[in-house]
Amino acid sequence: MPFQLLRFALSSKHPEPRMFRTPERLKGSYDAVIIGAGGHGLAAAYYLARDHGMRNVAVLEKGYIGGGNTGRNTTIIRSNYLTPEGVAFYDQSVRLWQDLATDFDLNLFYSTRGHFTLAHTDSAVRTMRWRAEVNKHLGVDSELVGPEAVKAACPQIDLSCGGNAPILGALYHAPGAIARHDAVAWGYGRGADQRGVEIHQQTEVLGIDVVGGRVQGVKTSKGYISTPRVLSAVAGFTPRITHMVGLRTPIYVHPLQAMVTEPMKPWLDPILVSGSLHIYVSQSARGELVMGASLDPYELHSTRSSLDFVEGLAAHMLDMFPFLSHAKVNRQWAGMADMTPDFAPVMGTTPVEGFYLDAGWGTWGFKATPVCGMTMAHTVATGRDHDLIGAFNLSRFARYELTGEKGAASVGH
Ligand code: FAD
Ligand code: PYC
Repeated sequence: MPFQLLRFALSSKHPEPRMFRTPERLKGSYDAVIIGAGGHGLAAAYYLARDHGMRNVAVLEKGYIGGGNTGRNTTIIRSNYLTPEGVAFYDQSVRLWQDLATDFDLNLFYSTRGHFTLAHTDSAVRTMRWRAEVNKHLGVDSELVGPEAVKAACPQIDLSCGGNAPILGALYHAPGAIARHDAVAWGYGRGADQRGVEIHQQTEVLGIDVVGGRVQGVKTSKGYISTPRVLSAVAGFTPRITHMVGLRTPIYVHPLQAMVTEPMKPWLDPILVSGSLHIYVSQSARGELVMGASLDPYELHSTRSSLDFVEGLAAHMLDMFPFLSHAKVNRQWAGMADMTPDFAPVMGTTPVEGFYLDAGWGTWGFKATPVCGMTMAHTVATGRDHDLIGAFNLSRFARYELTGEKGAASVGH
């Protein structure tokens, strides 16, 4: 063992600071309150402090940092969306991801793997070609490839999928990546904390005061706070928060489940997604296969997991990879996905002055963490929607101007 490490271990004074301060109590007022210490809320706090000089900010979290969907997702990062607004937005996020580990001085295990969305039908091939063309037009690296390219990248795959759903082609997106999700929350949290933002865990928002159409303050489990600005970044809890300010949104909540196998030697380099088989899979740095499927088919505000899910997902994985029949499933879990009718998020200003939404992230919001933080910080600081999020404002539903991403959000829902 290196001598320095031994000395460190035996020292009673550990020089290593804790990642975050634990503020003793809430102040009576803040310039802004952010509800939710998931990646999105913490990223917004980070960019508010770093880029807009707003430091008198509190992030309130009813549980613990990253304990929501941020710590429950399958960490797929990509920008191969369908609408020009979506592609531009997610492309900016992928760019921000590149510098994050350096910004945070923290290893996020960001790993570019390439991402295949498999097409098992002629209509799926058509959609992949469409996405490839939109992506290329906007400078995003995607192309339609044949089954042989899939086999070359992943020789273990059975291209006939057990004869059930032969692979006809795929959308290949070279920048597709994975990262360590909890480290992302810690990195943003530590960066915000170092710039003066207070992060209050175990602090639940119970109500929001709105007088004359403007936000005045927030009632919490630890007391009342005056503030003119509230950002809600609470994913599957969004309907409870919007109810507090009298706003209606078309967001509905379904569980989304995931599971991992025992660690195995590295064999799967790319990320694979199949809409027809309802699976997405990648292999983590620890060697686990990280896998998920479609949403549970009913509305439910719960994070319980089910045997049905494991059986269905395992059967479809075996269609593609029969050699995995002896692999053991180590863990499974669920998150609450805040879904929208057009599979695009709900972001920005609202009819309630001082109340801002970062919601509707359903099954696709992890990859957007950096760009959400950046654009929401701009929106909260200036009171105006950032240019990149104009197409995602809540008002689009009243105008029937949807931003249709159903074909690209994740697997078929
Ligand atoms: P969260 O991380 O959920 O944070 C919200 C926080 O708000 C929670 O910690 C909660 O405790 C807190 N909160 C709620 N109510 C209150 C209150 N009243 N007071 C105080 N705090 C409150 N996206 C991708 O891009 N790629 C993927 O591969 C992917 N896979 C997924 C797989 C699964 C199984 C799931 C569930 C989701 C997946 N997603 C994926 C979606 C992604 O995880 C989410 O969109 C994203 O993490 C949302 O982040 P967030 O910070 O907005 O929310
Ligand atoms: O958005 O790419 C995605 C995704 C994959 C699995 C869940 N979401």
